Amino acid sequence: MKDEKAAKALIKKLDKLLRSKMTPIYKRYGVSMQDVLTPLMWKPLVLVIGNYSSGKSTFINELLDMPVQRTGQAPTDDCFTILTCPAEGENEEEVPGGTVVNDERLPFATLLPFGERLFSHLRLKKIKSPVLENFAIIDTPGMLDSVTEKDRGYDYMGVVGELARMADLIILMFDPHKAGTIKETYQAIRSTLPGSTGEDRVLYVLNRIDECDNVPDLVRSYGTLCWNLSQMTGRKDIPRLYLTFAAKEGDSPPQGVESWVSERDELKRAVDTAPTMRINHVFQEAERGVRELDLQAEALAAFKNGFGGKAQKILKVGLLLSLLVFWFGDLALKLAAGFPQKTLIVSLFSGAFDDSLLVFPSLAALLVLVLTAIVINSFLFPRFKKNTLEELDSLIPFETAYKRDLWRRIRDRVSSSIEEEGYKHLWVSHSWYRKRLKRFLDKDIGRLKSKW
Ligand SMILES: Nc1nc2c(ncn2[C@@H]2O[C@H](COP(=O)(O)OP(=O)(O)O)[C@@H](O)[C@H]2O)c(=O)[nH]1
Ligand SMILES: [Mg+2]
Repeated sequence: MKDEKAAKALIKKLDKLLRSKMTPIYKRYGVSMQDVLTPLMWKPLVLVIGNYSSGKSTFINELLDMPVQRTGQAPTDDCFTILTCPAEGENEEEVPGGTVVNDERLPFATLLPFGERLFSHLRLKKIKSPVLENFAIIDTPGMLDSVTEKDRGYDYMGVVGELARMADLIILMFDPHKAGTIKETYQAIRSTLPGSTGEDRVLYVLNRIDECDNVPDLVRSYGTLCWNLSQMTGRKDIPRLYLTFAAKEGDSPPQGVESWVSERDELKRAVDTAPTMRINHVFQEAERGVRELDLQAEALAAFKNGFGGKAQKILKVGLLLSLLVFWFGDLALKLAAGFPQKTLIVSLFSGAFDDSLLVFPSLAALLVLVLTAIVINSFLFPRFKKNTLEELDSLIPFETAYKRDLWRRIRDRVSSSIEEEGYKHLWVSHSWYRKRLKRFLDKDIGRLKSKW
C-alpha cells in the first residue's frame, strides 16, 4: 500500500516536472501535451489479449471473483471492455464507447481516430470490486484467424497497439489448441514497446492446460508455443510462460497438471504488481513522448539546414551578382545603350567622383538582391518543401529500430508541420530546443526516477 502511495506521489511530481519544463517547447512545435500527460492521469491498466476462447474473460472473472464478463467456447464477445470501479458516490453502470473516448477524465481520447465503428465495440463497466480500485482491466475481443480490417469494421491491430501502449501490464494468453497463432497481435504490441525494455510488461500465459490429454501432450503444446514465441519476439531466450488453467470449484485438478496448480496464484500475484509496474512504464512513456518531440525537432532542423545550404548557394550568387552590378552595371549599360554619361568606376579613377553617381549602382544592386530573395522565396523554398515532403523518410537517419518506430508515430505530425509552418521553422533555433530536451531526458527525468 505504501508503495502505491509513493508511486502516486512520484507520478504527480513527474506531471509537474513535465508541465513546468516542457510546456514552452511543446508550444513552440505546436504539439499538444495531452499525449504525454494522459498516461499519468488515470489508474494502472491491465490489458488482456489473446486468441478467442483462450480463457481471457474467465480469468478476469476469477480475478474479480464475480461473473462480470460473458464466457463461452465460441467467439462470444466482440467488445473491448474496460472494467473499473465507480468513483465515490457513483453507482455501477455501463458507459458506451462514444462517451468513453470523449470523457476528458479518462485517458482514452487517443482512440478517437479509430472512429464510430470502434465505439460500438467499446464500453466501460463500473463494477464495485476491491480489485478494480487498484487497477482497471481491459478485456478484448479474441484474436481470430485470417480476419481483415474489413471484417471487423475497424482497425483491430491499431486499437490493440494503442491500448498496449497505455497498459502497464499486458497479459498475452494462449491455449493449447492454438498455441501461438497471434503473431500479428504481438507485432502490434511490439511496435509500441520501447527498445529492449518494455517486454517485462508482458506476461505470457499458456492457459487451459487441463485440456491436454496427458503430460506429453502438454509438453508438445508448450514446445510449439515456445517455438512460436521465439519467432514472434525474434529472441532466443524464452520469457517466463505461466502454465495455468481455471480450476473448477471443488474439483481436484485433472491428472498430470497438479504440479502447475500454484502457477495460477503466481500469475494473479504478478497481475497485482501492476500499480508498481506503472512507475517504470509511466517514465518510459514520458521519455518516449519527449523523444518524439526531439525527433520532430531533429527533422525540422534537418529541413532548416537542408534549405539553408541550398539558399546559401543562391544567396552567394546573388551577392556576387549585386556586387558586379554595383561596380560595373552602369558601365555595361553605357557600353550597350550609350548612357549614363558618367560611370562610377571611371569617375573614381579619373577623380571626378560625386555622390550622385552612387544612386544608380545602389538601386541596381538592391534590385538584384530583391530578385535573389524572390527566387529563394517563391521558387526555391516551395520546391524544396515539396521535395522534402515527398521524401520525408529520408530527411533524417534512423540508427535504431526504436527511432524508426518513434518516427512512424510522428511522421504525419512532422509532415503537416512542414506543410503548414515550414517557413516559420526556418527561423527557429532547433538546436537550442534540442539541448533543453536532451537535458530533460538525461538529467531532470533521471533525477526524479532515482527517487523511486
Ligand atoms: N477446461 C478449461 N476451460 C476453460 C478454461 N478457461 C476458460 N475455459 C472455458 O473456455 C471457454 C472460453 O473462455 P472465455 O473466458 O470466454 O474465453 P475468451 O474468449 O478468451 O474470453 C469457456 O467456455 C470457458 O468456460 C480453462 O482453464 N480450462
Ligand atoms: Mg471473452
